[in-house]
Amino acid sequence: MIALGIALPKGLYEVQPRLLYGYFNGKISSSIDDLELRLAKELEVRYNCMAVPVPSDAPNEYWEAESMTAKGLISMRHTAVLCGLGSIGKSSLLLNSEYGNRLILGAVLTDLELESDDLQEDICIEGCRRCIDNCPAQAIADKQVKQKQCRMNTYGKTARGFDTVDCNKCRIVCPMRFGK
Ligand code: B12
Ligand code: SF4
Ligand code: SF4
Repeated sequence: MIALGIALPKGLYEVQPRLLYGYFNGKISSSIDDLELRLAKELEVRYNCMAVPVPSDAPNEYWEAESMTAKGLISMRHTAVLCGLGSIGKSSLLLNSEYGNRLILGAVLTDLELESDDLQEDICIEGCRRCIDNCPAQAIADKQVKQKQCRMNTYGKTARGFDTVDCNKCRIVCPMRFGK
């Protein structure tokens, strides 16, 4: 696996998430998909290997309707950890020492033999619970998220049908949000 990420600008943590943050979160996710596609094609041409770009977010197949639980085709956070991009905080988000929790993540699968980067140190602060205590849906526990609670609190639409993201508290309250 090759893991990659693009960080959101810090400014998007200072505004209401509903429209601007939500919109650009999605936009960067599409940029990651474009980058993965270019990378996969470039790798195949240059190194005569196989490369599979994996969607940064949607689409994915797994869905438990009752608990509103989805799973990605692969977990980008766990991939990023194993590729040396960071550690998983109590928020369940990837924390990178330089970009904090602002990375939108992607990955490319390949049969190319590559040397792995070293794992990063865990930068989630011992004793800190800010993400857990500030989650308005009380959805975070044991480094996992109760998806139904988060989804019902967070995702909606404007009267005209535009997608909205009404909460990003677990990101913005984190002392490590902008890195170490
Ligand atoms: C489904 C989903 C959600 C769900 C569940 C979130 C979650 N933490 O899993 C909901 C709707 C709640 C959600 C919310 C948000 N999401 Co979301 N989401 C996803 C998605 C599409 C799949 C994640 C998944 O499969 N989760 C289920 C399983 C895999 O994870 P798990 O519940 O933690 O538990 C299992 C693992 O821990 C596993 N496990 C334990 N050890 C290991 C080791 C390995 C190697 C593996 C594979 C597994 C594993 O065992 C557990 C039990 O099954 C990913 C994109 C992707 N493909 O990864 C984005 C993703 C996780 N989301 C992202 C973001 C940004 C958000 C929000 C901040 C959006 C917002 N509101 O602003 C919130 C944050 C909520 C939070 N604190 O996590 C980013 C996170 C970026 C980062 N820096 O960490 C991702 C990676 C999208 C992206 N491409 O950047 N999201
Ligand atoms: S996005 Fe909001 S509701 Fe969802 S886990 Fe984070 S703080 Fe909780
Ligand atoms: S808010 Fe505190 S506990 Fe949560 S991820 Fe950030 S440092 Fe870790």
